[in-house]
Amino acid sequence: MSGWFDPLFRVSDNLLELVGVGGVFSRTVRIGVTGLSRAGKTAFLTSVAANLLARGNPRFALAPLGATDVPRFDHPRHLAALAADPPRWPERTDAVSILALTATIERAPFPDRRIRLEFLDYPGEWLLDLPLLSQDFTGWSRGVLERVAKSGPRAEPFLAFLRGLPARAAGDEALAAAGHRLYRELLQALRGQGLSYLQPGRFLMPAPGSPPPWMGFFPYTGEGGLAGLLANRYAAYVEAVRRDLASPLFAHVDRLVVLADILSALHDGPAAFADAYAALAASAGALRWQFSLSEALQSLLRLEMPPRAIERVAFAATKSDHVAERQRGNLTALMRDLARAPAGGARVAHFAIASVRCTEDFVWTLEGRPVSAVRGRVLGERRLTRSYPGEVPDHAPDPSFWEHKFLALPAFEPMALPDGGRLGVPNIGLDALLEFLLEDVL
Ligand SMILES: Nc1nc2c(ncn2[C@@H]2O[C@H](COP(=O)(O)OP(=O)(O)OP(=O)(O)O)[C@@H](O)[C@H]2O)c(=O)[nH]1
Ligand SMILES: [Mg+2]
Repeated sequence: MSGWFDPLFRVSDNLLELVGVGGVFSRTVRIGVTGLSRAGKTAFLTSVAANLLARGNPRFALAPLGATDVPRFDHPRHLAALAADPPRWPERTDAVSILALTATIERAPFPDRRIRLEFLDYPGEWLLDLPLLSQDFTGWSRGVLERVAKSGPRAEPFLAFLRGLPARAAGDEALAAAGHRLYRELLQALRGQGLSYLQPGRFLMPAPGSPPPWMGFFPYTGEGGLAGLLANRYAAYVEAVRRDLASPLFAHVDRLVVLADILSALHDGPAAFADAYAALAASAGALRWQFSLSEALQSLLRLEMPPRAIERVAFAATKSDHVAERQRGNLTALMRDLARAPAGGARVAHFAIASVRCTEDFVWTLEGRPVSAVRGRVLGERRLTRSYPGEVPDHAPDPSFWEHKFLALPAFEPMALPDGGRLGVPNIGLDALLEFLLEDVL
């Protein structure tokens, strides 16, 4: 839909560029980087920053953040971990953060042009909250409880609690708190089993600060006082999601990178894989929501410009250095099959990347036959470890695929970084991804 507004923005951008001297009016491009926890967001941003900062022209520099309450992405610290001896992986991160860079493009005899790039490390768990915006409490609860019922014995304590509730339970704070605690524990356990389509996302990845009282709900399809109390809290939760999304920071994301650890999902088995697929589909569907006509009309009614639509989306399968080059084509194809392009005019492309390459390809003779494998150093070990996890399917796997287990991925150590990472970080496929993302601005 956004089509008819685009020319407006283009014109204003071009005007700014014409007027822009010495960076005073330089353009800002904001890139959301999202993916579920452990998908590889921090490694991606650290490597992107190190590789861009290592370039000559355009010349990149870390930029000051300005007036925002979003914390800064701690690039120096994450890079120092990778560059340590022995190299370490950056620590887990658990909140939004922002990495700002300026690109100076030399255009002699014209003045240099400056562009500000803001990369936002955005937890994918929060993206999974977007479908809530179009669901009421009962509809949402029904969907969640259906998924939970299929998730095996881990769900029993929570389900037993639900069964034990009287038909029209009263709106009692202690009941709500007990149910909330059990439900949250269930989400954590399911995440531990490799599942990812888990809602609400902020239960697993809370916003900074102490949790507001309306966080205390759980899915429930009963009636009565408790149902009313939980529905009210659900409504407040959805309102907070809507508010976050409308905040200037998130409403103005121009480009999006969605990272997914598809190879681990292949190892975790059919249930985890189907679940990862559902999560990707839900986030892609949520992106569609951003383009919805009603959203645009609503903002026009409030006399605001509609949110600027996302122009480009890159879906990337991460950690592709766990398989050899010949299999990475399949991994890209698999990603394309899983993350179908959202409607709405954004340009979409699919990639298989390794932000921090840990392995080299080699031909391994297994039972007399040569296979394309990789080798690298496993964390804390001296010798090189060889690895061939299995064939990567080029489309969503059929039942026969699961008969041969896709092996676990070894925890490889990043390669030693010369010169503290100032020369960049070895990677696979980052250039192609960045080129797709930024070719029109740089
Ligand atoms: N072999 C390999 N492993 C990677 C790569 N990128 C990430 N990993 C592994 O995946 C782990 C998680 O990566 P992170 O970048 O911390 O993931 P994240 O999405 O930021 O995770 P949270 O901060 O927990 O949300 C790392 O600690 C590495 O073990 C890669 O390019 N190659
Ligand atoms: Mg992180």
